[in-house]
Amino acid sequence: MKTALTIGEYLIQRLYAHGVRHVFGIPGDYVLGFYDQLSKSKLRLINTCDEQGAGFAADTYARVRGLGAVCMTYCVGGLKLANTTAEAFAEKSPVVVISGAPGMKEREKNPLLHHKVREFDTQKKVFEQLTIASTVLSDPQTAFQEIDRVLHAALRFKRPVYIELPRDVVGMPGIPHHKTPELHERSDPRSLRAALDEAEQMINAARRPVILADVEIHRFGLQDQLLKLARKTNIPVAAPVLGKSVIGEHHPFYLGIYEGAMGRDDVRQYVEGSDCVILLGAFMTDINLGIYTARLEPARSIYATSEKLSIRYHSYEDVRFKDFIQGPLRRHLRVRRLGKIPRPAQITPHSALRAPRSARPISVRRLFERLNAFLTDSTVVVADVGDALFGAADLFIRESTEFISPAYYTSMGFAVPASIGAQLANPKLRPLVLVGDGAFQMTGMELATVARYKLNPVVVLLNNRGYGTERHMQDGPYNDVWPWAYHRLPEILGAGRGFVVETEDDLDRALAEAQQWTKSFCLLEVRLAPLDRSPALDRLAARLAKRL
Ligand SMILES: Cc1ncc(C[n+]2csc(CCOP(=O)(O)OP(=O)(O)O)c2C)c(N)n1
Ligand SMILES: [Mg+2]
Repeated sequence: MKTALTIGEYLIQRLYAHGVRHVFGIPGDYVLGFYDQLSKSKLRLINTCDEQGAGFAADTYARVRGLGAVCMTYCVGGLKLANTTAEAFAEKSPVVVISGAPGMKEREKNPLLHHKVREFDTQKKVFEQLTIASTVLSDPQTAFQEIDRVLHAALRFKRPVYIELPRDVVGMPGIPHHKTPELHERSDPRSLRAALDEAEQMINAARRPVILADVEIHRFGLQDQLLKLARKTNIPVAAPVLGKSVIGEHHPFYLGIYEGAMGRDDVRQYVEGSDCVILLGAFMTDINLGIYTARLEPARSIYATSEKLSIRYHSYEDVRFKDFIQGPLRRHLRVRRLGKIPRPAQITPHSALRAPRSARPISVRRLFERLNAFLTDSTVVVADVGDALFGAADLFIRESTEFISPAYYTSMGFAVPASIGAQLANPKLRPLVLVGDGAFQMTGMELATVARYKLNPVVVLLNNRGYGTERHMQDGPYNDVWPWAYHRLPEILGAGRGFVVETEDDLDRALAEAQQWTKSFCLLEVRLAPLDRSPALDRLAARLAKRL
């Protein structure tokens, strides 16, 4: 008996089984067969304006839901996804990149078919560099196994994968009676025990341990375990920007954002002065740790990620990240008294913000103070590169508020399309998008996609008339951008509401209206002085200046 499933249908079935409900992308002739299968399936297709938008949306979808998918045509579409896939790789986001392609029969004698770059496998070779696993489903005999293999790699490593679907294979049946293997991975029990012994001994002997909790805690869904560990021991927790929102910032043991020189001094001193820094799921990146200003020494660190575990100078093999995080909960860790520790700035009540200076021009500092009061438990903050990201580091994230940003790879143009992925992944969330004018000009047209799928982000556009962050490094006319009438975009799109914000009062009014107006998106064009900057960028500049 033959299985009724075709290769395309099996891929759809597996995506669904892993929680995917939406696929982002733009069709083309090489992928039409699969689009037809998708449109008849339980997955919903989301058409973006541009493939890059689809890629950023799928990346965020994966961050919120655990797996995301983007599907496009060969090369002209696919190569536009090189950047977003690179980001997903660099920041550990499991995105399944599905590309249509010329049929295997069509490839014989190497004809010059449209969209081909050099060889038929040119695009595949590009994606080999950008993904953790890749495959061309050229053989129906192995196609199901190949799909299982790459999807498993995406889930195991939380990195993107590439699946190429030749158009004459997508409708072919795969092998009958295929059983999807269940893949369990276990730690080596001896290695795990030895690692936990050493960690327990080191933590208990430490005078002032501290946890630095980062992005992999999110990706592996270990927020609760982290919270339990901190509650059980009273060891204070800090988070780098990329990991912001791994833990509710109201907890008494939460220190704040640790960003080397970009962060607050008291947090930096506390972390760097600790005799036992427990880095959990952290990327030791420059931006994440404040442009190489962070000082963390291996001799007093426990460094655990999904790829590596080291305690001081010892490395342990075959220890799953999850087991290492859960292990200490069953150990006898000293319970400490929570002394006086740095705390993030608490939210200023809205009433206290209503200063008599309401007609004062809006500044970056005041903008973020007021946004703090606007956040709720159902906000997902999506920050783009630039002062949108620096300023957002100081936002006060509550228990279940999510914070998403490309804080390591820092590709501009992330936030507007990313908000589409975030809201479709979890419709209970209302995105608060923070985006600079330069970044907005790259992908802001995805507001059309926002309108089409009836999403309702609040987009705060920081209009400082150019590449502000760059101006502080080296200025020139190349940092200027053409001033659009951003607030009038709703007229063009036939949806949404636009606001001009020039004063603190304008901001208050616009935010109050945005809160009420949930039918579609709101675009707040916040007009800032070109050289104004957030306190975080100020701190960084001041510290770097001191070193020169
Ligand atoms: C795709 C991409 N191109 C260029 C850069 C380099 N870059 C970093 S910040 C920045 C300026 C960002 O301008 P804007 O979005 O207006 O934010 P602002 O710095 O003004 O707050 C540029 C060009 C980048 N990070 N990503
Ligand atoms: Mg700008």
